[in-house]
This record gives sequence, C-alpha cells and structure tokens, in this order.
Amino acid sequence: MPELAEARQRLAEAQSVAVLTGAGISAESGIPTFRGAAGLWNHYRAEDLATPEAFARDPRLVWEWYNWRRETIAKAAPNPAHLALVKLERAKPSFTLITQNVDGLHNLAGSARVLKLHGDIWRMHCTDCGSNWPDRRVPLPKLPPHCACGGLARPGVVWFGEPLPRGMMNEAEHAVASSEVFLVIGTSATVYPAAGLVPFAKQNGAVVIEINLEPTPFSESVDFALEGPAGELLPQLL
Ligand code: BJW
Ligand code: ZN
Repeated sequence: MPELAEARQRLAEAQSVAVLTGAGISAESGIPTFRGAAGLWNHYRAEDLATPEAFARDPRLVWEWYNWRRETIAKAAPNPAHLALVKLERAKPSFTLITQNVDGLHNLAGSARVLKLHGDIWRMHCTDCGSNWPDRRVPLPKLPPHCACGGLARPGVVWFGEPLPRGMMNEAEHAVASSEVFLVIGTSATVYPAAGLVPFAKQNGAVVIEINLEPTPFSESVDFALEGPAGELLPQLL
C-alpha cells in the first residue's frame, strides 16, 4: 500500500488522536516560518528578539518586531490544513490539538480546544502586576505598550529560556500518551520541550505520522514521514 494510503487507514481507525503543529502549518496562509529557506531567523537573530534578555535590553525593538508580525498575521486566513484539523476534532471521540504557534489561526478556523504551548501573540502580559489581557489592535498605537497599572506590557508568548504555561506540557503529554495516532505537522521539531513529544509518542506506542516539506530529526524514527505541503497532504489524509 502506498505510504499515504496506509497512514490514512491508521488515522481512520484511531479513536484517540493527538496533533502537534508548528509554523509550517501556517506557511500556506502567508505567515513566515522561523527556520528553513524562507525562515525569519535567516534575517533576525532569535537572541535579539525572542528572549527575556532582549526585551529587557530594548523593549521597543522587540515590540516593533512583534507589531510587524501581528500585521502579517492579522491579514492571514486559515488554510485547508487548519480546516482539516477542525473536521478531525469533530470526528474523533478523543482529540487534542497542541500547537507551538502563537498566530491564533487554529481558533479562527474553528478548533474548539487548542493547547498553545508558546502562548498567543494577541495577548498582552504586564511585566509589573502580572495581569494579562487580549489586544487585537493592529498596529498598536504606541510602542512599547503599557498596562493600566503603568507597567511595561510584553507579548503573551514564550521566549527562549522561559517556562511554558503552567500545567500545559503535562496536559499535552497526557494526551500524547493516550493517543493511538500522533500527527506532527509543519514543525522543525528542534525546540524543546515541544519536540520531545515526538519520541515520547513513539515510546508510548502511538503511530506517528509526520507531515513536512523536508526531513526533521525524527523523520527516520516515525512511522510515516509524508513530504509535502500540509495544506495539500492533510486534507488527503482525512
Ligand atoms: C512546512 C510547510 C508546509 C514549511 N507544509 N511543512 C533540550 C535540549 C536543548 C535545548 C533545550 C532543551 N530543552 C529546552 C531547551 C532550550 C530551548 C530550546 O529548545 N532550544 C533549542 C533551539 C535547542 N527551549 C526553551 O527555552 C523553552 N523553554 C524551556 O525549556 O523552559 C525551561 C524552563 C523551566 C523552568 C523555568 C525556566 C525555564 C521555550 C521555547 C520557546 C520557543 N519560542 C519561540 C518563539 C515564540 C514566540 C513567537 O512566535 O515570537 O517559539 S521560538 C520559535 O520556534 C517559536 C516556535 O513555536 C518554535 C518552533 O518552531 P517551529 O514551529 O517548529 O517552526 P520552524 O520554523 O522551526 O519549522 C517550520 C517547519 O515547517 C520546517 O520544518 C519546514 O520544513 C516546515 N514547513 N512550510 C508543511 N507548507
Ligand atoms: Zn500591570
């Protein structure tokens, strides 16, 4: 049986499914990925923009970058891959969508429950009083933005060296451990702890199906490594 057809059958038979998505699932919506040929990190240094140290050094610079990314994301719409995952959620008795993306496109597509491991670009967090709130203004009127308490606001995302939202990784691991099929879509699988979910799924007996334009560190060890755009392959898989 061809690889896609066999993967399709395994997915169809599964009652419990977990999914991990990365920047590649939103690439066809026009949102740049971080790594790879057209990745953001070819033009920007992660350590200058996506660390707490960078923000402490120059909050305005970091906010300019996030303001620009918010503009790009605001123009983007979910693509057939996001929509396919909404269908899958409705079709399976047990389903968990775990994303590393901060763009909110899974919610916009209609996914009911999304574990956002790296936060949400549409939320603000006060570095002073700790409160957090949604803010969808594009562009933001004043950089850097501030909280009602006067404190400096930061994007509600997870930077390198920061812990993931409390309890979320546990919830993700629990879902992965109890899944029959684990789909890994559009992630370079190089950022931890999220990437660790891939070997964790295998260790716990899940059939792992990867969809990516290119091989990842786990392509050799997963059950099916499907190469191609998620917006085309995922609808074919369902
Ligand atoms: C397509 C496609 C198409 C394209 N169809 N496919 C273990 C070992 C070594 C290091 C560590 C470790 N554990 C932790 C670390 C440190 C660090 C880390 O992982 N470093 C590595 C780089 C080595 N991790 C952390 O710091 C994490 N925190 C942590 O561990 O905390 C511990 C702690 C505990 C207690 C107290 C304090 C600390 C946090 C990581 C946060 C990552 N943040 C970012 C920025 C988020 C905000 C923002 O968006 O601005 O998250 S970095 C960036 O990478 C972003 C992404 O979510 C993340 C992953 O990227 P992703 O999604 O995989 O995208 P790409 O671009 O890498 O790949 C795209 C893929 O799509 C490619 O493969 C393409 O081929 C493919 N593709 N088009 C299908 N159409
Ligand atoms: Zn505040």
